[in-house]
Amino acid sequence: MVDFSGQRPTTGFHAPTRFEADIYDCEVVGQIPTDLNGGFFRLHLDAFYPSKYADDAILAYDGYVTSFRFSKGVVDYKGRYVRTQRFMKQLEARKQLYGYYRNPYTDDPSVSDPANPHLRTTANTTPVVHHGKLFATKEDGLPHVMDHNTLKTVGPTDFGGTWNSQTFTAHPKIDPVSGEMVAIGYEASGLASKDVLMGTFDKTGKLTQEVRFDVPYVSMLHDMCVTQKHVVIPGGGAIADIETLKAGKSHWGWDASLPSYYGIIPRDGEAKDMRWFKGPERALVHTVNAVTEGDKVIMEAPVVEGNPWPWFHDIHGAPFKPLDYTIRRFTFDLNSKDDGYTEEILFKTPVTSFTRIDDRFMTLPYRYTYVQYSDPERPFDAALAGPFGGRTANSYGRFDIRTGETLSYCAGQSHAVQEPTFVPRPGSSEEGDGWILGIAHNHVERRSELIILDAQRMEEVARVVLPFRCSGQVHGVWAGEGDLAFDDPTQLALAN
Ligand code: V55
Ligand code: FE
Repeated sequence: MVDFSGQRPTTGFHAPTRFEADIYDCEVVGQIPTDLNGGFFRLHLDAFYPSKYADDAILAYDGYVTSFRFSKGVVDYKGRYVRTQRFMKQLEARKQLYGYYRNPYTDDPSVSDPANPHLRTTANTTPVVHHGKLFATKEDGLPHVMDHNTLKTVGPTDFGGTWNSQTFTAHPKIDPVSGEMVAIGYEASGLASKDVLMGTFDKTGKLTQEVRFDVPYVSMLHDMCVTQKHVVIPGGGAIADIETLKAGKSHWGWDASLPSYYGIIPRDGEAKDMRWFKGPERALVHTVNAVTEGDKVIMEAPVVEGNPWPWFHDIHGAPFKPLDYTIRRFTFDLNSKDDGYTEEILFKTPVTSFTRIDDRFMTLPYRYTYVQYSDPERPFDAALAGPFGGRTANSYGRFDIRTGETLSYCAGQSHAVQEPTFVPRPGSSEEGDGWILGIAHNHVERRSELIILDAQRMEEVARVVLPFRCSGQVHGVWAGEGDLAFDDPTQLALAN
């Protein structure tokens, strides 16, 4: 028997869906551009069984991968659970066996294995495409290789035995110039361990460089930035230690008295080259982009000045209050003698933590940040709030970090949008020439719609209408036909 009562979210729009689906030839309003060919992949949080603890983080929910396969003006949809070891063990037992987010000490004794916490990953955070493969990633375990045509789970990978960390970030960065992928794994040697593995994969997926270092204190290292020369690793605020885990508590607490920190290391550096800059209480969660200019590393990110996590308690007892993110710039001077840096607010408009760029400009000077937010002129109906505890959004914005100008698109007063993903127009090389794809949840009709915008005008060109609601998305990725070997979608559907 399955009973989700008392769980968050339960009956809301972002409640788990618990079904898998194929839709051949989706319903479309408007015209799908005929040169938009490839796959839009997304990872969702979709618990097949309710959490053991009603106050647990939804970040522990099962991973669910969806694809919108675009081909010559038509689109097919697929959705599948990621068949992690954890998911299969639950199906076999017909119940939830796993306890708190990232705490194996709270698991059923039949599966509890605190020495191998990565085996309980749900692979629910970011679909990543590199060297012709699709991966489902989560920062507490290894990436799962997914068949990008069928969405069948191939299984976890340590890259042929070369990746010597239990974990792998959900936000590796791909250098568009070299095709390299730079990644980290934190809590690399076990629960609440201070060590981080950083490594570079060449465009064929071969690990060509690795370095290991310790963080100032164990913290959530959710995202990272890569420039042409450096890697930036922001952390701080969230804390973890083994005693708290053994006591059966949630993995993370929040300590407002600790500094935020920013590790900067040359891409080919050794542990001794790592520099830790430190500042006041902050959470970045996600970054936008960074560049190296001479002796300076300049990074932009959506930032909050406190605990962004409703599930991770302030260790000094402060009650949780939702905070707004603003896009800020951090400038780190590699010649400085101290560990300080400068921080500027670039846009006062509150945004969510989900911002993306034209990934062809990752690591390089760039201009546009695409944000998920509520346009101040079209305020969001709070009744439609999403699963992340804070504000959610009805609009996509294009923020020009060079001029400060903003362009906005509102999906509708009863729509809640998920992270935007930029798709380059084939044949173009100009930054921002392409489309924005993003799911909007239509709360009135209780269904989800994929919105396609012209990214230069931020105007809608088409909507793919699904006949059901999707569970809450975390991140998405676009793969063009040159990035993955796609089967012909018509033949694929006829064969299945
Ligand atoms: C995040 C998401 C996660 C996680 C840690 O958005 C951080 C940030 C969906 O899982 O495990
Ligand atoms: Fe993320």
